[in-house]
Amino acid sequence: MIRDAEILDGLVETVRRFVRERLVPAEAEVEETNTIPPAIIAEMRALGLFGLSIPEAYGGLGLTMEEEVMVALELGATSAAFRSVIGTNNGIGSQGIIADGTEAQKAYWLPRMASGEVIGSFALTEPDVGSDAGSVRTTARREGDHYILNGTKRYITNAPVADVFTLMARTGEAGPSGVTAFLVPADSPGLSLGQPDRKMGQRGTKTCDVILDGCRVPAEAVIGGVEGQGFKTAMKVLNRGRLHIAAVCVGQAQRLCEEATGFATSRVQFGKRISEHQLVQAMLADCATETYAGRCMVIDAARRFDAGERIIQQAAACKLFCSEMVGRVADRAVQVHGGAGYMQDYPVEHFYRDVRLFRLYEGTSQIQQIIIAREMCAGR
Ligand code: COS
Repeated sequence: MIRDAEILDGLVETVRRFVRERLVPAEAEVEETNTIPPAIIAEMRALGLFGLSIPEAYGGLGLTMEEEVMVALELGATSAAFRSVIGTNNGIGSQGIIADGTEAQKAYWLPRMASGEVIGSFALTEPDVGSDAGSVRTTARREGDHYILNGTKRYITNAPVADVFTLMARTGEAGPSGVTAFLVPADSPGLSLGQPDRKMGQRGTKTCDVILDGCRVPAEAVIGGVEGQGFKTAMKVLNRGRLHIAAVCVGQAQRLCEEATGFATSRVQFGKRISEHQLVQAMLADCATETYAGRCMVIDAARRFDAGERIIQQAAACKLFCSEMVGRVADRAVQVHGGAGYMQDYPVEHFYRDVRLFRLYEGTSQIQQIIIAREMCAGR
């Protein structure tokens, strides 16, 4: 749903210009230093990018899913690490509070997240718990008016810079119904961070372990104040997150199409531009066609989400198709570049590595297939 086309167009145009004029020129520096320049983070705050999806009542822009998708398509047109800086505050780091938090939790955390003063992060994955998210092993034991948390969370995006974690821990029996979601401030006693992860791509994105060793949080840290709801909170967060990630994948694919087209129309072989060779044309055409298909399905699913439809299947389908699609597009974009595509002088080299992650996080492609098939067969 787009509430006011003119206002949205203005926002999308501002983000597009910021991406083209500020972020794209900084991509090489981020690759080199593995760090997003603090000045860029400050500009993101000023633009309101940390609060895109946080309701206006709590200081955010309160974008609908369709509006958020339009912005994510633009943000996807540059190194994925830039989007990651604001990704958790808009997505997995704040949506648990928005969906299921108490009024006090919303009032305290959301305005701070919307302004970018506070960075939120989402801690579900563990060393032995990835796809089987209902089997969380981290424990939370009630002690008076506190809980004591023990366990390790793994590959947690933005953990090194986070101020608060939406963290899933076990308070009850085995399986999803024994999982509770907590809001754990990063400075809680007993919480420490592991070494920064050394990743294949997405340089500039910070991830690491979060270690809970007798970590003490007040009972009010339980999201919504109710035990045993944490798995469902996590699933709601991921439904929305998967649409956002799918839109980012389409944005990345659009950029890769531009890079491939730019190269193909300037590189000359056999006496003519390689874009005039039909085998290269085929690669370009497949890239553009798949990107367009991804764009259409993400916008359709976002509209359905805004209309209140059950979109578990559609969100998984968008994540599955768009993350796999951008992998194929990146592969062809490198191929169009020939040997140059393997060199760090051309952006397609790091995009190729960066997009590999999209098929893994927020649920692997195989998990999306399971979710889609389960939705198709439910009730039969
Ligand atoms: N949206 C809303 N509710 C959901 C849901 C979804 N996508 N998926 C499950 N639920 C609900 C179910 O309806 C069920 O509710 P009831 O108890 O009221 O019936 C409850 O949650 C438990 O669901 P289920 O029994 O299906 O749990 P499973 O352990 O079988 O879940 C999957 C399996 C694969 C769906 C789940 O483990 C999953 O999504 N894993 C991937 C996790 C992931 O993406 N990790 C990435 C790291 S986080 S960045």
